[in-house]
Amino acid sequence: IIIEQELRQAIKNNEFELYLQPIIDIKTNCINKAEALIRWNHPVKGLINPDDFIPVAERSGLIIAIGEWVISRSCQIAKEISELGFNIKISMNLSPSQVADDSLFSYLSACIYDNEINPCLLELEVTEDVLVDDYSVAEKLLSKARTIGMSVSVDDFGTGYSSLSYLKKLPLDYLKIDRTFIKEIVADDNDKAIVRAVIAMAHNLNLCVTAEGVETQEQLSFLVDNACNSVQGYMFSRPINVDYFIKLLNEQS
Ligand code: G
Ligand code: G
Ligand code: MN
Ligand code: NA
Repeated sequence: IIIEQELRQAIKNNEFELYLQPIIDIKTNCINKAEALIRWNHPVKGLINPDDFIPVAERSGLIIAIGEWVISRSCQIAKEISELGFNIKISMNLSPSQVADDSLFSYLSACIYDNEINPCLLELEVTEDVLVDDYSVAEKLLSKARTIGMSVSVDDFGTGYSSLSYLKKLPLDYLKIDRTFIKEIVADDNDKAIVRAVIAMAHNLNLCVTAEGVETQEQLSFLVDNACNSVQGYMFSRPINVDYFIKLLNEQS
């Protein structure tokens, strides 16, 4: 069990690392984005996944400090990759309390300025629940982010307990269809119907669609045939470290 005290030490000792999972544009078949996913290199316990410490971070409030580290590191990575000549967006996950944090946008702006990066290289991922529970707070942050050129995606789309009304009110760019809908898409006609409908709805709302958890060629074919815009999943790559991600970029160019 991870306790708050260990997490404080981890922040102080800089024990976190950002992994990147490639996102592939279906039209070009090239990587055009990466989702930043945090890992904890624990000195004794080894590599710890976010599911085992993000909930503790959220309960203790440490998510603000960890989230700032993620933002700062993502900006460094965006700079490094763009200086190598690649046009790759870095997409960051935001917890509900980060979205509610009044200082988040100024922190983000400062990191963008310090690293001299184009804000269009950054994307924010928020879940449906955040958009609905804290509508006006989310609206404030997301519209500011989009005004400076960042993009915004709805993560785990389809799994929240929310109505769709936020889709017509909020400034958004992408829906990320949760991997639970993709998992059985080849065999399950209901999943096929849901994914087709989500893609059609998104396109009518001028949103792009990313499918998460794509693991097989059959799943990919269905998504290609149904005009999905981009895909992410173990079929292409697991989340990997930055050096390895850059190696992949060099191989595809
Ligand atoms: O990378 P992995 O599949 O283990 O991630 C598990 C969960 O942790 C996912 O829901 C993901 O959104 C979340 N997560 C990963 N990195 C971050 C992060 O930097 N900040 C927040 N808030 N959540 C993250
Ligand atoms: O909730 P969010 O979408 O941010 O979570 C991303 C998580 O999904 C990461 O922990 C990542 O490791 C995991 N993931 C990414 N691709 C796949 C996949 O193809 N299959 C499965 N089972 N998990 C995946
Ligand atoms: Mn995500
Ligand atoms: Na997801």
